[in-house]
Parts: sequence; structure tokens; C-alpha cells
Amino acid sequence: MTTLISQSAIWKQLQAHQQTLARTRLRELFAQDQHRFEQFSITASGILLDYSKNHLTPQTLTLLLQLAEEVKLKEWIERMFSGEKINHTEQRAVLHIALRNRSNRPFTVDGHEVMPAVNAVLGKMRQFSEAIRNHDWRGYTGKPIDTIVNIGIGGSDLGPRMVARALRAYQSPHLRSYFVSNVDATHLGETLTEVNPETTLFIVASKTFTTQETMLNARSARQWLVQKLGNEEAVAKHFVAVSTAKQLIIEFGINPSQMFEFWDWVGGRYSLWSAIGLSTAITLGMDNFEELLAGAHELDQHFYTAPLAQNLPVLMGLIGVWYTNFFNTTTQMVLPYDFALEHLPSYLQQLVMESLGKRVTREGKLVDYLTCPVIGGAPGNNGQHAFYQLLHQGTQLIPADFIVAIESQYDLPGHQAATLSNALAQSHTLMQGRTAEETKAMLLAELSVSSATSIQQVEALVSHRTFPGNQPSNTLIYQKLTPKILGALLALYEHKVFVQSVCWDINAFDQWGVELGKQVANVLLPALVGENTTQLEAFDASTRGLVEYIKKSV
Ligand code: G6Q
Repeated sequence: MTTLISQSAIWKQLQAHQQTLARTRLRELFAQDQHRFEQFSITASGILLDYSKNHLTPQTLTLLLQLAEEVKLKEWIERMFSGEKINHTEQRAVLHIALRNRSNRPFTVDGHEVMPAVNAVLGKMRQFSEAIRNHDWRGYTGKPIDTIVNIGIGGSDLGPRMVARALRAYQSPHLRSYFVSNVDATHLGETLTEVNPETTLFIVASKTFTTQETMLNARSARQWLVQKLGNEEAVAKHFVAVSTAKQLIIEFGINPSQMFEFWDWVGGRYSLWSAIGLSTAITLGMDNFEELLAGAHELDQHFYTAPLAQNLPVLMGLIGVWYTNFFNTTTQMVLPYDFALEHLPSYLQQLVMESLGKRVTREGKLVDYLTCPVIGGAPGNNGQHAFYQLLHQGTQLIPADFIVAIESQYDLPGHQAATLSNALAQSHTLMQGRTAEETKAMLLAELSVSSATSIQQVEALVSHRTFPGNQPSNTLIYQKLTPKILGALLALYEHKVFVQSVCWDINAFDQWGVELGKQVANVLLPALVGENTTQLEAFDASTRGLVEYIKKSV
């Protein structure tokens, strides 16, 4: 077995370097060098990354780049791009990059070229989305479709839901979309009260077409539609499927001609670029969807070709490793100052935590270092009035990404200047802090009459109103959230995750924890709905007690 990366000489050097660097506060680093912004910022695909407000010096970067060499990052990037089965626990290649390969370079899996199939599905998506948009495709009673309901969960929900929200300004005014994911009847039930069966298209999005939540929601939606329109034949006009499982789609009653295919080399959380994005292709139009792909492709090219020291995802990944493993941070905040990115934090929670929430190396050895941080966040200004307090005066070091649009989707006087000033004020203040001396001076200056009592009051307040600062952040800034910029931004985070998985020697592309949830719920279900409780014996007393309590109450 190979030794853990934590045993390497470079790891020890990084540990020693951290001990020295931690003695200097961020504000001192800025005071010592007026050129940190120029030195520690870089642009790719229309996104500027300012990483100067981090605990790092040129030496830190040199060491982190040596770590990247040590873990053979370049070779791993090459392995992904060459279609190798780097998702080894599922024996699958990892080729979401092929889905947005706008330059059509060849990609192969098991010796087969994948681009013809990718392009064929994109062609089918264009044809279908245009048919909906120009009313060639109509509902069973002949009315045009005006509502799209995507039924899916996890990777088959979070990506398209986030994209639809982010690019709402690009959506056709004649179409609206809903995303139904939760198995609690409230989610589908509420949605069905808002939509018209005659003008609604349901997209059943499921890679496996076996996921309990999605299948139950799809069956209930189907039943509702048939009941409302009075004929089974209506299903053909109101249901399409996106999946890798053709046979199961036929069994569900959807004609295979209305199936949009994707492949096992597309991980669920990496699938918004595939036909899983069909709902967005319809509401935004295929041209915009292809722009999204183009933005991601541009960033892929950057990731593949740029030297590691000038590579955005590499730098962001290494900076994340620097905090997780050498400052022992366990949280990472995502703070978009672009309200259209409202759902980005929850999308990134899945992307990051499902990919990196692992504790064994590729060889199955337990790691002795921290891996995935907990991802939190919310649109900037809202967060300021809520959890930022913890960042300003709590006890933990919490790195954050500020994601900032220079222009908003809407132009209302005064709003954008307010948004930008808040973003910059927060990242500055979190870094700079306010010392006790500065606080005291400020409070004294605020006093109109300096009396003994008021000075005492000031003394008592100083520690409460002092800000330690020293909180690190990246700022990602772009002109405006176009489909292309969004594509690049998402690809940037995908590759950042990959870089970290290589540093930690873990497989970023399996998700056995998710699979476990799917299995255990299926074991418990019969005990909850029927008399047969034999399966319950394997469960703990708390779970058995709760099952009995629920059964008495229903
Ligand atoms: C993503 C995960 C998971 C998956 C859902 C839905 O990477 O595998 O979130 O996307 O469990 O699975 P189906 O698409 O198969 O329904």
C-alpha cells in the first residue's frame, strides 16, 4: 500500500510553514506588501479570482504547488481527460467534460468515441425544446405547453434547479418551470395545485430510474394527469424521461422515442450538462443552454492547459487544502453577491460534500487528515443579516468565497452600488478586523462629553465591539451572470473539487453514502406500511420504538 500523503516531506514542510505564517495576521501581510492584489489575482474565462486575502505568501504557493507535484495532479488531470475509469469503485470513466466539449475533440470510453452520441442527444434536445417553444409540440387537448415540471432528486434536481434560477432573466416569458424532488406529498401536491394538466410537461429525470422519491412522484403525477385529462393516451404528450435505463422507462409507460439518454460515465452531481438539463434547455432555449456548455468548455480548456501556478481551479483547490489540513478548518462559506445565484450554495453542498465526504484513500486506507469541509452559505446581503456574526466574532477560522457580479440582471438605480459596496466591505472587514485599541479610540471619539462614567462604559464595551479579523476569503468577480459565465463558474468548482480529491487521494466520483440511504429506506418501508415487521428486528430500539409510535398514530 502506498503511504498517506500526510507522511510526505512536503506535507511536513507545509506544517512547519504554517506555524511560521500563522504568526502574521492578514492585515500585516497587506501592510507589508502593497501589491498583493496584483500578485495574487488571476483571470480565466471572464472570471477574476482575487486570492490575496488569504493566509499565504509566495513561499506558501511554492510549497502547495510542490504538493500538487507530489500527488501527481497533472497526471490525474490527464487520466480524467483520457477517459480512464478513475471512478474505480464503480468502474466508470468520468467524462462530464465530454458533454460540453464544444470543440469536439475526441473522447473515448472503452475504445468507443463518445462525441457522436453526445452530439446526437444535444440535437434531440434542440429539436424537442424548439418544438415546445414554437408550439409544434402540444398537450393532449391541443394546447401549447407553458409549464415544465422536472421530477428528480439530488444530481437530477439541484443542478438544473440552480441553473434555471440563475438564468431566469434568460427564460422565455411564455414558459415557467417547477422542480419537484421531495417525497413528502407536500412538494408534488403543492405543485399540482398550481399547474394546468393541459399545458404541463413532466420531465422524469433519473439516471437509474429506480430512485424511490422520483419514481413515486412520477407515478403520482402520471395518475393525476390521467385522471384530469381522462385518458391514458395523454401520457404520451405530457411525459418525457431522461435516464440511462431504457427498459425501465418503457415499463413506466413512456415511449423510448421520448427518452433522452445519458451515460454511466456522467455522475449524478455532474449531470446538469447532459439531458438532465432538458428543463433548462426548454425554458432558456437551446442556444443559451449551449452557451452554458461553451463557458464550461472554456474553463475545461483552461484547467487542462494552464500551468498549475496560473490555473484557477488548481489554485482554489490548493488554497482549500491549505486551510483544511494545515489550519484545521472544517467549514467553507459560499457567499454570492448576485441574487440569481441564490441556489448555488445548496448545489455546491452536494457537489463538494458528496464528492469529498470520504475517509479512505483510493486503496481503501483510512486517512489520518481532514478531508471535506462543511459547505455553508447564502446570498451575501441576506447572510450579513444572519450568520455572518459567526464569521466576524466567532471562535473559528472560516474561509469564504465571495462571488460578485459587477452588473445585475436588472438595472434599478442604486441597487448594484449597494450590493458591491456590501461585498467589498465584508471581505475587507473580515480580513482587517478592528483591534481593541482601534475600537476604544472609535468609541471615545463617539462620546460627546468625556466623563469618568462614560469612559468606564467604553472600557466595558471594547471587547464586545472588537473584531479579530484575519478571516480569509477569495473573491470571484465577473461582469454579469450570462449563461457562459455561469458555465465557467460551475466548471471551476467541479475542477476545484477534483484537485482536492487528488490531494487527499480519494475517489470524488462515487457516493456510497447516498446508495446506503436508498437501500435502508426500502428495508424499513414494508414495516411501516404493513403487518410484516420481521425486517425491523435488525434495527435499534429507538428506530423500532419510532416505527411503533408512528403506526399507532396513523
Ligand atoms: C449524485 C448522486 C445522487 C443522485 C440521486 C438521484 O451524484 O448519485 O444525488 O443524483 O440519488 O439519482 P437518480 O438520478 O438515479 O434518480
